[in-house]
Amino acid sequence: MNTAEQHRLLQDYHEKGFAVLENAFPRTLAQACCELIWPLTGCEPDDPRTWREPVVRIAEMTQEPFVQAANTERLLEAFDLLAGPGNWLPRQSLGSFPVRFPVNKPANDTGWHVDASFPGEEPIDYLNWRINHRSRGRALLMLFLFTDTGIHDAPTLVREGSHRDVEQLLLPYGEGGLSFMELAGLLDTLPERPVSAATGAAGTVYLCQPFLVHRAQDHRGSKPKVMAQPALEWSF
Ligand SMILES: O=C(O)CCC(=O)C(=O)O
Repeated sequence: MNTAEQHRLLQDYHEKGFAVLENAFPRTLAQACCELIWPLTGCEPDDPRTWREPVVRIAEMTQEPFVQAANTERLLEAFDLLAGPGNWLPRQSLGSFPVRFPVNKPANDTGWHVDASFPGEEPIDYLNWRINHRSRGRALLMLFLFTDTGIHDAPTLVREGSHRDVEQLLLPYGEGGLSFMELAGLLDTLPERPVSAATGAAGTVYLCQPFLVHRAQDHRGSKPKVMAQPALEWSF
């Protein structure tokens, strides 16, 4: 990564709350990952007759292509740049994969939110997980694109600059912070911000500040979209 790219990543990350890393992992690796994901969805990527639901979620995948995709030299360099050398834990999987299909049915998971980062009193239920002003547990939110994602292909929507509003909102709540649901309920009170769509070629990774407000949307394109949205965890 040259100095100009480093500068752009840092500037976008701090100002907009996300930096786009193109060619973060090879397209061939993205295809190898999709080959492992398709059988688990129960759908054929090229046969619309098999697409029934707007979203199918696949849980953690730990096979070699996923580990390789998460640990390319380019990504590790970007993690050092944005989280600080030695401050983050390497990923051995890529979290869950929402696979979105263009079907005539709206998805029920398209609300604005901030991903939670540490367990609350009922750790089993993700809606009770919490977020605090120093982003305990999470250095980055990452959006990994495994298929080419154009504007109609359900790109994740992000509110540019919203990470700064969320940090201010969380400050008075101290170490305990807010639960995922409590924070989601307050997002309407935040200032309006420009909305961007996380489009890009397979192999692109959006490196996001953990407080970035984002949401999924319905697929209006023609080919299913595969992505992952893992956290980069702090090492401390
Ligand atoms: O599917 C997407 O575009 C994003 C999903 C998401 O933000 C989530 O599940 O937390």
